[in-house]
Amino acid sequence: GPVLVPILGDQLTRDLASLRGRTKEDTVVLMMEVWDEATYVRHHKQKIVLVFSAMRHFAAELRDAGWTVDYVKLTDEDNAGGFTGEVARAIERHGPRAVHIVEAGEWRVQQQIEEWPDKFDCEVDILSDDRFVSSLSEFRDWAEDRDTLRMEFFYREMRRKTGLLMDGDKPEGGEWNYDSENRKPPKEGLEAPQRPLFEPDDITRACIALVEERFGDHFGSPENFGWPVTRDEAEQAADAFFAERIECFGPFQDAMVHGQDDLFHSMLSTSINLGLLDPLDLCRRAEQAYKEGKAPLNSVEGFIRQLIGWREYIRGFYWLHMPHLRRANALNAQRGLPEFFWTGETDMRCLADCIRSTRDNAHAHHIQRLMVLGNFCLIAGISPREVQDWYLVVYADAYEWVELPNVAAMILYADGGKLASKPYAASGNYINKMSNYCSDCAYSVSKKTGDGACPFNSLYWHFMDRHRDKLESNHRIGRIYSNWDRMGEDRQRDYLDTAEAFLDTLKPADSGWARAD
Ligand code: FAD
Ligand code: DLZ
Ligand code: SF4
Repeated sequence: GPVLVPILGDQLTRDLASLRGRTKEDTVVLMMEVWDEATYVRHHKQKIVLVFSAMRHFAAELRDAGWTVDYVKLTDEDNAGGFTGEVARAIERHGPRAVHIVEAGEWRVQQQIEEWPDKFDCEVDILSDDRFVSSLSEFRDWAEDRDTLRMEFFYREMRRKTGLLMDGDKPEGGEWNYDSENRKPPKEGLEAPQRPLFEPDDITRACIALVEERFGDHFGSPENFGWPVTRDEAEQAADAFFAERIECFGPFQDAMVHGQDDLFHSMLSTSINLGLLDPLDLCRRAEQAYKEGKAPLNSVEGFIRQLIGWREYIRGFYWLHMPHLRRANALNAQRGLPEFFWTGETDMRCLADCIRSTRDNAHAHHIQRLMVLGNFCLIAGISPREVQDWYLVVYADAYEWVELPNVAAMILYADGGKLASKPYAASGNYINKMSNYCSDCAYSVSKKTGDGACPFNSLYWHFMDRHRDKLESNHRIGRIYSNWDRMGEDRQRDYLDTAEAFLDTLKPADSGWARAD
């Protein structure tokens, strides 16, 4: 028989390791829409539309190129509902001599795949996913040699390995990292060019109808769906970024403007994570823009660092710490996720805007995820399991391998500081500096305690106070305790009472939406 090549929903890459070198005559590609994947969390409607539509387009593209593709739709009568069951059925249909599959991005799915060699009667080859700069074994070797892992040092290795922005063995411009130039607050009236939105075609419209019918009660609306669903569209999105936005990407990377959802971000994560765009190729294009004088070094270095630094580091970290990362809770946070994370109904203008963007676009940009939503969950002490599942549900680019380290380790410090050297806790002052949210907020950012005070201000000290035993010895954060001590007991009591009064007003979301296991 032929070789059966199952391709998962985030493996939509023409040059995938399992396709490379295969002949069309001798291969059956298998793609599966399955209930398990669509429902392991109650994904945002746009996320399901995106994955299904991109899968269907990819299958069509392979067929046009002469491949045999066996495509199982969600609504097919005998759909087994999961990958293992569907591969078993496909083995019966095609009688393959072997199954070749690229390892899964997520631990949950990889566990299933690793059972296949025992379950199935034919040879099963699990290939490594080489769409990353660093292989998992390379990352393990790098990590094993060190007591503490820091992205910055890993990133330098990746710069050397790829040669990106290298001047011989020195970093271009003399510095590895230009982050200090990338913290410009938004100027009055800061506006970015509109990113291209892609009009749904017949395939996408069919997916929207399917999602409305089967997943009608999921979060969000597919109404203004405009994500790229093919490699061509993703390339157009990348072209627009390199032509119009990369120049300002660096300086305004941490800026937030009410109602301006994308600013100068690339908005390419959904396409990269699906496999439609190659991150290394994007880095080379960014480097080229710098060489041609079209973008400054701080923008280009910043963009490249997100991709070969953070993205790769996050992935390595995930595989190093699964499965226990999902249960980590170093700060013992137990509070339920507030209901307003689903409704957006809060007087905190920053949170309301970030949640609105999340609902409308299945996207929020990095600093919104980190310093508004994430910071709030950290200092309000929301349970990591609930925060994790929320992020996995709401973002169209969310896969556990990239979501979980960002949530558990980067924002919640649930790993006790293995990934980040300190918790990213901040008061309202930071948000005020980097955004225009506060001027029209019902709360006053300059008011520290009492009625109408910005909740971030009191929650910040409540957080610091309740975790003093763990944080005081941290050299990056410990010093702030002398400020706290200097306030004196009455002032401290004001802060703690204000925070507690606020926390008492939080209504938790109905349970049942987060994963039980
Ligand atoms: P840009 O700002 O244009 O950045 C360029 C690219 O760099 C992104 O497309 C992405 O591929 C990569 N990148 C940047 N930061 C990170 C990071 N911290 N980790 C990994 N890759 C990064 N990204 C996801 O792809 N999926 C997620 O589920 C996800 N969850 C996140 C959760 C939290 C709490 C935080 C703080 C960040 C999360 N990120 C996640 C990272 C980042 O916020 C998004 O990648 C980014 O907002 C996507 O928009 P963009 O393509 O415009 O990014
Ligand atoms: C996210 C997702 C969804 C919603 N549905 C499917 C699906 O039906 N079939 C599929 O192959 N992939 C889907 N995906 C993406 C998978 O969850 C993704 O491939 C995993 O991260 C693999 O580890
Ligand atoms: Fe957010 Fe506080 Fe500013 Fe309001 S005042 S927008 S709650 S940081």
